[in-house]
Amino acid sequence: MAIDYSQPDIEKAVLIGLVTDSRRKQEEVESLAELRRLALTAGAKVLDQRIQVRKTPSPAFYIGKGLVQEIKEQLVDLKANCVIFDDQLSPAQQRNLEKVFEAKVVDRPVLILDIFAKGARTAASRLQVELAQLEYTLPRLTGAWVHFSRQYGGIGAKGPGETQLEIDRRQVRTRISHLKKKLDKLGVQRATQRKQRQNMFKITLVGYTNAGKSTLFNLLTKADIQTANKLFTTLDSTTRVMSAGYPQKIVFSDTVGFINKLPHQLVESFKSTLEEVSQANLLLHVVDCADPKLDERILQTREVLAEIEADRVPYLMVYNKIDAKPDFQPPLNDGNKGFAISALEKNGLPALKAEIVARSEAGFRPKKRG
Ligand SMILES: Nc1nc2c(ncn2[C@@H]2O[C@H](COP(=O)(O)OP(=O)(O)OP(=O)(O)O)[C@@H](O)[C@H]2O)c(=O)[nH]1
Ligand SMILES: [Mg+2]
Repeated sequence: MAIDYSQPDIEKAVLIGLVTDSRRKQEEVESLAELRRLALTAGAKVLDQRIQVRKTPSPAFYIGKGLVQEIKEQLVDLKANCVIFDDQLSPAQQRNLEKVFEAKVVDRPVLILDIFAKGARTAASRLQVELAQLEYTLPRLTGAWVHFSRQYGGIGAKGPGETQLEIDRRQVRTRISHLKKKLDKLGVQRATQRKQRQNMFKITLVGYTNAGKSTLFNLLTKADIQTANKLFTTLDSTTRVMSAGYPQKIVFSDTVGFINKLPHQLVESFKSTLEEVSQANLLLHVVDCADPKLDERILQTREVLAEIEADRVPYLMVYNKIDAKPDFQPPLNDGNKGFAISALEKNGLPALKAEIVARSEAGFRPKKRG
């Protein structure tokens, strides 16, 4: 039976996570909670979630065959049309599961890509997301594959059959090289803009999604960037040059938030946007100090920074949302003390601003010779 995509608008989903030798139960419970938020952000309705304990993922189905059958029946009972996995599936797993479930099978990277696709507003971020999606899905094109957000209706919506599949693949490849060319052009423009700012002190806000980067950015620059209590509110970098209140010209940039298992293709294709990060003179690494997974979030952000070659840029740790955890004491990081602030209640900002000013002045001091 063919998959019924006639009512694609609301995905009614079952979430699935795996506890393996390398992943503890508690970790997976928390990761599934995040997956649930991601699914809601993408517009899906979550009907149930399942966790399986297995030594390692099964090569054919990721989960065990018994659970595959159980879920197949459950999908019918619940009238669910979508199964979302908390990890990356191989093309074969994805194909096999879709065949058995006769429902849409989505993994964590696809879900994240989908949220990005829905939220992308500027030309650059649209191109970057589309490129990442195509790169991710090319090896996964099955002929029955339909994109979650249905933005690219043509691809995969056609019937199966090797020939059609080949045509689809070729079209995708052509589109990929077209997108790359367009992005290269935009990259040149960005480089020119950056050159104009080369004598300014560049500060970029980075951190896990929902940490409060945009809220702090607005405070530091009096801008009016959208903030919201959801994941990935910001997808584009925004830049503001500030001189009022600062002795030097400082350029602040707000960036897209990071998350655990950020799809590699996404990081790759967002590299030019993320150059705001690697080219900065100073990073403000913003964290939600009330997040129970604080230490892990910090490491995950540092990992993405390494991936975009920004791990050697000097940084300040900004422990935000101190209002939600008033007794929090910021620890030392790399010998630097962190700043405890509340961007929401505007607490703790003078010390942070003073440090920013000191850093920018030091950054402009002519280097001593000899
Ligand atoms: N309690 C509390 N909430 C805060 C604080 N700062 C920001 N928030 C809230 O946290 C949520 C996320 O804030 P954003 O500024 O959108 O976070 P972000 O890091 O830019 O998130 P993305 O762009 O989605 O990655 C919003 O609901 C903010 O109102 C704070 O100091 N305390
Ligand atoms: Mg934001």
